[in-house]
Amino acid sequence: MANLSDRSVRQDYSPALDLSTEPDQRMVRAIRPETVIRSHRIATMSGETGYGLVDGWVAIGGGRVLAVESGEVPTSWCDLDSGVESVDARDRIILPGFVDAHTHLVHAGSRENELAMKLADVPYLEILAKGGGIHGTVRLTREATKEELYRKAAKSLDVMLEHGTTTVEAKSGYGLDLVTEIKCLEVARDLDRTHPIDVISTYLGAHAVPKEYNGNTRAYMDFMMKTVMPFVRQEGLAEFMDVFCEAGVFSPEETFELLQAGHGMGFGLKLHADEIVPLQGAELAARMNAVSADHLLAASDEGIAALAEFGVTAVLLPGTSFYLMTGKFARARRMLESGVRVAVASDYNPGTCPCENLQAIQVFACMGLRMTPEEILRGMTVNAAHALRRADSVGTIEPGKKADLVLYDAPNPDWLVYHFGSNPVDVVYKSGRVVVRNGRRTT
Ligand code: IZC
Ligand code: ZN
Repeated sequence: MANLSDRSVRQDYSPALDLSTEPDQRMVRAIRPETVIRSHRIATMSGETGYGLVDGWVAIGGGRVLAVESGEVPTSWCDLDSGVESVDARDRIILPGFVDAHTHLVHAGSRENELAMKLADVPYLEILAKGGGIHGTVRLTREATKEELYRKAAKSLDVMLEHGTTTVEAKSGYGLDLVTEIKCLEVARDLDRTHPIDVISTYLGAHAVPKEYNGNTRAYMDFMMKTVMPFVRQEGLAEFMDVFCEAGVFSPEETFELLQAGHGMGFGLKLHADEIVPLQGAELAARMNAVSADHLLAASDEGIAALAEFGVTAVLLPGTSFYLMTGKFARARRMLESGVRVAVASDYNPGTCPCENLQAIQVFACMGLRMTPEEILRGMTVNAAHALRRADSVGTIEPGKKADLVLYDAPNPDWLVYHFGSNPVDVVYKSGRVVVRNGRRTT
C-alpha cells in the first residue's frame, strides 16, 4: 500500500456520471474504481442515528463513492496492475465533507469597526437602524468590482475547504439593488464552477430595506417581487430564497407575502426566523413548507413542534449566538427531543460571525447549544444536506454519493468536537479528487 504522503495527485479526473442527479445504483456498480482507502474509523453518517462507523475501506471512482465495506481491502484490488490507487489511512479517521447550510459568502469589507459599539452593549438591531451593520456592508459591496468580490469569496472558500467543508450555501443580500444582487449571485455561480466547493445560491434581497427605499418597505417589496426575483429565477441564479424576518426588518406578514411570491416562482424557501425577537417565525416556516428555518433562538414551543410536524430542518448558528453577546442560544435540546432535524452551520458573515471554519463552530454548538459531538457532526453533514435538498448526493459516505471525504489526524469523531483551536484536517477529496493535502489546498 502506498503512503498518504507520497501519492501523486490525480489530475485526470472526469466524472463518469452526472453528479447533480440522484445516482442509479446499477450505473454506480459499473464504474471502475480509481482509489480505495483503508481506515479503522470511517464515519459514514448513514442510518438514523450515530456515526455509522466502519472499520474497513471505501472505494471511489467517477467522482462517486462506489463501496464502503468492513474488513481488509480484497487482495485483487491491491494488485500493482489493477490500476487502483490504494491509500493506507489506518491512522486517520474519515468523515463526509461538511455541508455549511447558511453563509453570507459574497460581500466586501469587514466590520471590526463595530466591535467598540458591541462592547458598549449597543444592540445589533440598533446598529442596523442607525445605518450601520448590513447597510455598511451594502455600501462597500455596491462599490466593489466583481473581481474583488470573487477574490475575497474564493479566499474564504479556501479556508472552508482546508477545514473540511465541501458544500456551501451562499446568500446574496449585500447589494439589495438589482445590479449588485445579480453581481453577487454571478460571483457565487462562477465560484461554484471554478472552486472545488459546491456553492448553492440563495436570493436574500429581503435582508434589509435599502436606504433608497427608507420608510417605504412596500415599494421595496414590490421591486423585489416584480423585478429582481423573476430575473433571478429566469437566469437560474438562485435555487432558494430567504427573508430576514425580524423586528424592524421584515414583519411576519411581509415575510409571508415575499415567500408566497417566491414559492410561486419556484424558489425553495428559507427563513431567518425568531433570531432576536419572537415573531412566530418557526410557525411561519412550517406553514410555508420551508426547507429550513434558521437561527430560532426565540422560537416558541408551538413553533418547535410545528418544525417537527412539517419536516422543516432547523439550522442553528451558535457562532452567531456567541458573537451577539446576549448569552442566548437556541433551544437545541428541546428541538432534538421534539424530533426536529437539526443542522448546525457557520452563518459566515462580516457582522455576526466572521468565521469560515465550521470546526470552530463545533465548540459553541457543544457548550452553547449543549449538543453532543454526534449530534453536531450529523448537524454538519447529513442534516445540513437536508437543509439544502442535497441529501441524495452529499452528507453521508454511501455508494452513489459524491466522493466528498475528509481524512483527519484524530483518534475518533468525538475528538473533533472536544479539541479546538488547531486543524486536524489532513486530506480532502472533493468528488473523488484530492484538493487538500497536509491541510493545505493542492489545486
Ligand atoms: O451582515 O449582519 N443577521 N444578517 C442577519 C446578518 C446577521 C449578517 C450581517
Ligand atoms: Zn444569516
